[in-house]
Amino acid sequence: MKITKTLLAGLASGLLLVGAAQAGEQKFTVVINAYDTNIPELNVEGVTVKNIRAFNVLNEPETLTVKKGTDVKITIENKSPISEGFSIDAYGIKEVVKKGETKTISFKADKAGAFTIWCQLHPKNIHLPGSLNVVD
Ligand SMILES: [Cu+2]
Repeated sequence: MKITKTLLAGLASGLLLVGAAQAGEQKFTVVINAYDTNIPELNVEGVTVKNIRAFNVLNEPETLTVKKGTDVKITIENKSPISEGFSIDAYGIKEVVKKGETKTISFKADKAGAFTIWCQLHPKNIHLPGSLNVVD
């Protein structure tokens, strides 16, 4: 009798857990890409600038928005020719994704706010930061 009750209670809580996880889960895929741009000549308001080179790394998409309490799963694909970082300080996330590699991270978005997603390996004017927005 006691065993049956424990089993039933276990089953019930198991079902509740599964239900909760499905309801509050959100998945994202973030692709990290490098862009090497060469502009041979550019005229801005009468001033000619030559041989402009811009090298930028972008997280696409750069902004991720979730509701507070969501179980977040982010798959990070690094298509840049070098290793890239993926950090969200408030959530203790600090990953290095090697060139050509894909990594998946999971966490519960239990703090509301706008948090910077940034690369700890490169300056922010080269690898442009993004944002994790956790809304109440
Ligand atoms: Cu980077």
